[in-house]
Amino acid sequence: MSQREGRFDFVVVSNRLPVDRVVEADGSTTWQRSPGGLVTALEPVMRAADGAWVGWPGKPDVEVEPFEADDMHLVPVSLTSGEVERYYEGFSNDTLWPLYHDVISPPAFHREWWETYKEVNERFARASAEVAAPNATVWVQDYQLQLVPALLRSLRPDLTIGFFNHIPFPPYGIYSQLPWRRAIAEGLLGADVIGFQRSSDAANFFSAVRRLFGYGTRSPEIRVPDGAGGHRSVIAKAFPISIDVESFEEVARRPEVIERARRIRQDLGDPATIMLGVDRLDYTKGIGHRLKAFGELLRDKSVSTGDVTLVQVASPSRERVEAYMQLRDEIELTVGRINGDFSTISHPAIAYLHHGYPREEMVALYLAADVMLVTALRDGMNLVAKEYVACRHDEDGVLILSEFAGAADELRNALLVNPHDIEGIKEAMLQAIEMPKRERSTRMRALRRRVRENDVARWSQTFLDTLRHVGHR
Ligand code: GDG
Repeated sequence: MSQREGRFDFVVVSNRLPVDRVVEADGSTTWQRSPGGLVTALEPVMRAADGAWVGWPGKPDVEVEPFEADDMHLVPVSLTSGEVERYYEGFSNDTLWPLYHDVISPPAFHREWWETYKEVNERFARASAEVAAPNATVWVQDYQLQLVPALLRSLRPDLTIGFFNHIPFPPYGIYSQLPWRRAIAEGLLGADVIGFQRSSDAANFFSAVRRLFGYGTRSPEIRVPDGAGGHRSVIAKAFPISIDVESFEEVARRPEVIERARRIRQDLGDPATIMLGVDRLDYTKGIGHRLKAFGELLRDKSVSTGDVTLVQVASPSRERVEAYMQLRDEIELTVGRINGDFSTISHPAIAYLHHGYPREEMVALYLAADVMLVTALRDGMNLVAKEYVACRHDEDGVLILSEFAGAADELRNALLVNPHDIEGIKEAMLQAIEMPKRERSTRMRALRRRVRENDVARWSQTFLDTLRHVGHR
């Protein structure tokens, strides 16, 4: 079967298109760009290279024709509601997600989910193959699409293919539980460059490749036999993702956002210290661990309501997956107990918000927070940590950061914690609350330097430069 070629020299492939469907008052539909870092990072590249973006438009059971939005050519891949259940909620979010995050929650292995994952990955590969021009560069994103690189290579051997994994890659002892461990690793090895968040993720991938296939590896290179006595070279290494630092800082400097931050403090009853957590409501984020630590500090009277308030934004996430429903119940029970025991009429112990907020409100919260809590049990990178730092142009605020978040490799001037060590979190909270202004500024300045040096534009440039380099060999 011969594969049709398209006209785009640069193609990004991700589970979701970077736009949301909006239904207007008159019933017509339009598309609005979703506010993600990835779009911001890739927009200039897309524009310069005449790029296309392949992805699911976010609504099941509808066929949408390719369309232009925001100067991007968007190529929708349709999914039925059954496919969304098995490929996305099932295999991606209830098998791969817990498995790749150290089995914090037990992964479910279902053969029907795997079958659908394969079918959907084939559909994404075909759609990408059809739009890519001869010798184009295709950049596949994330764990939902790990089979696409090899499928695409077999359809279109002329392409240069990159893959970036936004979540961790687990140690072999965990990865090897996956019944389809060979197929997934083979899928990834179809890429020319495989990007990970941390060097430890890349090292885990190397070890999986050695154990499963016995291929020769010399970091960052893997030699994959080409079936004709030679080999292809695949580069696998860390490219730590980042944020659009300037745009966060710009919002954080707006007078109305600064004023909003002041109002937030006032509305909370003007506590001496505001501690903040911002997470998707996900079991990887260690929300329960930080609540436990805070509850104990209140119980043993190391801090008191009124002096210290914890604001926890838990944005709704994957609400149809059982483990997430359970997590929500657990977290809300804990918050209710702590508030019942320690809140007063005028001062809440915890302001718990199960909502998504506009970017401006998030930035105002970052500005209002004296202490930012990132206590993930496992996290590919954690952009919230970087956003907090980017917003603090006043060079104040303390970041408490889990060593199990990728961001810990770069943000060494945070107070690094092991989130499993509740005493350790409590000590870090107290240290942050009592930290002298001078030390806060010294640390924040160093953190800001680091985040500014490696912003998201730098991330995509570095990845694409590496890809270009191998493509030309
Ligand atoms: C995956 C990996 C990796 C959250 N609530 C609201 C809101 N957010 C925004 C945050 C941040 C983003 O969502 C979350 O990014 P994280 O990096 O913290 O975590 P994941 O969603 O798990 O992302 C992660 C990332 O991919 C990128 O590679 O860092 O490790 O798990 O930008 O600000 N934004 C708004 N309202 C909310 O209520 N506007």
